[in-house]
Amino acid sequence: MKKPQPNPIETAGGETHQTNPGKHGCPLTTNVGIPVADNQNSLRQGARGPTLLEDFVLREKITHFDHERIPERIVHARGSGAHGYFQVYESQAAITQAAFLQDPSVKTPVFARFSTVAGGAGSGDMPRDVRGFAVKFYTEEGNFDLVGNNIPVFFIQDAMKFPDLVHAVKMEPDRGFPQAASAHDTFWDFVSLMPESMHMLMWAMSDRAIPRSLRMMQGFGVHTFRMRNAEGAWQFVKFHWRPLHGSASVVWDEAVKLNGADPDFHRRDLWEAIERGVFPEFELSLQVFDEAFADSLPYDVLDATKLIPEELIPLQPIGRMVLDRNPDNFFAETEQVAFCPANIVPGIDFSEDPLLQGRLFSYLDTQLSRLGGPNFNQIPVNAPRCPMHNFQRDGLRQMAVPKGRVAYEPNSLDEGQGPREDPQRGFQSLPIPAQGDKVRERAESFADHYSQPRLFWNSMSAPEQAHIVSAFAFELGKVDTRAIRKRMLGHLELIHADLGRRVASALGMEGEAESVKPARMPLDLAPSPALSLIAGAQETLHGRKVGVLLSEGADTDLLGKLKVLLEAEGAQMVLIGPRAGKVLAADGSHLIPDFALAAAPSIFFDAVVLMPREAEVAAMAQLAAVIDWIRDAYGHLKVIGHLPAAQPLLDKAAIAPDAGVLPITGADALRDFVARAKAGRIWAREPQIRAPV
Ligand code: HDE
Repeated sequence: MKKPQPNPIETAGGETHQTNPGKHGCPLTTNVGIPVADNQNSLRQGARGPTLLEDFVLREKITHFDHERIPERIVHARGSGAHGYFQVYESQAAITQAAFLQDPSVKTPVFARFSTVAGGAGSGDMPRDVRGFAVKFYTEEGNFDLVGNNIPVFFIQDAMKFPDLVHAVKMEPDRGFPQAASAHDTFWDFVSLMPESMHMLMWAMSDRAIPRSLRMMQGFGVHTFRMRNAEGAWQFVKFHWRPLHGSASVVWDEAVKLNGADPDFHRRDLWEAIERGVFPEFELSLQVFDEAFADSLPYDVLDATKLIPEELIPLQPIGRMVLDRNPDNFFAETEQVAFCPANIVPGIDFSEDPLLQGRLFSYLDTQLSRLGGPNFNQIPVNAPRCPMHNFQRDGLRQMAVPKGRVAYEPNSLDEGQGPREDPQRGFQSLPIPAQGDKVRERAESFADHYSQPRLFWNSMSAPEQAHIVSAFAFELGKVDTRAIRKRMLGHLELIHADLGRRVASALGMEGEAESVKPARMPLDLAPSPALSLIAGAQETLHGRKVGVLLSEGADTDLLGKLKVLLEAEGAQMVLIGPRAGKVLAADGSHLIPDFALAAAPSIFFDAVVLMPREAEVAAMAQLAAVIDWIRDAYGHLKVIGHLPAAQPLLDKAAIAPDAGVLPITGADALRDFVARAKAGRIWAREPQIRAPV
C-alpha cells in the first residue's frame, strides 16, 4: 500500500511547496470520528480532474460550514456575554422563598448577555439604542432568567404592539436601511402615533442609550413582578442592577466615531476587562411594595411605560453579580443562549402587566425556530445545573438517551423510580384573583402618557437636557416627512414647554408643532434626582483607560510614576507611540507602545496625557492625527494632562485652558491629574464648544 504523503501544492513555476499544518495535539477526524489524512485537498479524479461525490470528508466539512449560522435574533441580535456568579448579601426569606436568595455563602452561577436591540448580529456596538441586560441564574431549583434592559421603562404597554414597534425601527423593508438606527421616518411615524412611547423616547434620546461600557450601565427588570415567602405572603417587586464601578456614557460625537474606529468597542471592552481580571460587578436591588401602595399611585404598576421613583420606594440591595469568565465559544454560548422571561423559580411570580404576559409566550416560541426545535434547553449554556427529569421525549436535536419503556405519568411500570410532581417544593402560582369580561381593552389607569416623561426631563442635569434636545434634533432632522416632525414637536411641547421649544428651534421649526390632545392632562410629579447619571456619577477610574501619547525621548521615570498612581485607582495606562515599533526613551531605554497613534484615537480612552519631547513637538504639530487626537479628547470633555512642552500642540488644536487641561510639571501635578480624571468629564466645557440648543 502507498504510504500517505504530505500534501504537495505545486505553484505555477513548478516549485513544490508544503503546507505547514502547524503543531497538533490530536488527530483530526470527521464528526463521526474517522481520522482525516488530508485536510488540504479534495478528492478528485486526477490532480487536475473533477472532484468526486464520494469525498465524504469534503462534503461533511462544507455542509457543516454552510449551516454555521442560525437565524439571528429578530431583536437583540448583536450581543456580548460572560459567565459569573451571583451571591445574596443576606437571606431574603422575609420576602421570598427563592432558594438562591437564602444563603449568603452560596454562589449561584450566572450567564449574562448584553445586547443592542435594532441592529443585526454584525452591526456596530455604538448606535443610539436601548441595551438588553439579560441574566440567567442557574439556581438549585431551576433556571431563573431576568431578561431586562438598561432602561427601566418600555416603548409600548401591550405585547400586541411589539411586532409593529420592531418593524418600525428596523431597516425600512423596501430599501433595507438604515441599519441599527432609529433616525428614520418609519420609527418616528410609529412612535409619534403612539403617545405611550413618549417616556421611553425620553430615555432613548438620553445618554443612557450610548453607554461607555457594558460594564458601566444599569439594568432593570422593567415589569413589576411578585415575590412570595414560604408562608405564601406576597409583595410586588421591581428589579434593578447597578454597576458597582459606576455608570457612565459617552458623548454622541464619540459614539459616532467609535462605531467607525472600533465597531466592537463594547464587546472588546467586556472581553478585555475580564481577561485582565477587572471583573464587572453589578449589585441587584429590589423595590418592594404592596398592593395598597400600588393603588395609591396616579399610574398603574402593571404599565411598563412607568417607573416608581426611588425617592418613593428606595432600592434594597440584596446581592452582587460578578462576571469573571469569558465564554469559551461565542457561538455555543453567547449566540445559543436562550433567555425566557417565563423561566422563574419558586418564590418569584409574574404580574398581569400585558407586556410581560405577551413575553411569556414569545421567547419560547422564538427559540423553536432560532434553535431548531424543542430541545434547545439541552444546549449546555441553557441546561439547568440542577437535576431535571420529566417525560418529554424525542423531537429534533434530541441529545439525551432516555432509558426504559415508560414515558408517561401516572404509571405503575417504573416502580416509583420515575419523576413525580412535588406539591411541597414544586412551583406554585400565587392565587391572584382575576375577574371581568373577556375584552380587548386598555385600562383607564394606563392613560397618562406625559407625566413621567416630564418627570424624567425635570430630573436631568443641564448637560443631560442639552443632550436630549440634540438627540431629538438629530433623529427628527433625519426624518423626511415634515408632518411626522410636527407631530413629534406637539408631543414634546406637552412633555415640557422648554423641551418642545428647544427642539423646534434646533430644527428651525418654531411654531410648527401640531397640537396634540392628551388622553389625560399631565401631572407635575416630583422630580427624581436619582435618574440623573451625571448627578449620581461616582468619582472613580476603576476599569477606565488613560491614553498617554508619547514621542521619542519619553520620560520613563514620569511614566512609571503615572502608572503606579493609575493602577492604584484600578485604571489602566495605555501607551500610544508615533508608530507601533519601539520608542527610544530619554534614558536610553526602549519602550514598546501598546498602540500606534494611527490605531488608537483618543475616543478609546477616558482621560489622556500628552508626553512629547520638546524636540519632537514641531514635527508632531504637522500631523493631523495628533491634532485630531487632542481636539477630540477636548471635544469629548476629557481631562487632558500635558507636559509644558506640548503647549504648541494644544495651541494648534485651539484648546482653551480650563479646569480639565492640566499642565504636568512634576509628581504632584500627576496626582492632581489623576484626581481630576477620577471626577469624570468636564461638563462645564461643553457649552463653550457646542452651541447650546
Ligand atoms: Fe424581548 N424579545 N420582547 N424585551 N428581549 C427577545 O427573544 C419580545 C421586551 C429582551 O440576550 C426575543 O430570544 C416581545 C422588553 C432582551 O438573548 C423575542 C416583547 C424587554 C432580549 C422577544 C418584548 C425585553 C430580548 C428575540 C413585547 C425588557 C435579548 C430573541 C411583549 C424588559 C435576550 C429571543 C438575549 C429578546 C420578544 C419586549 C428584553 C422575539 C414579544 C419589555 C434583553 O422573543
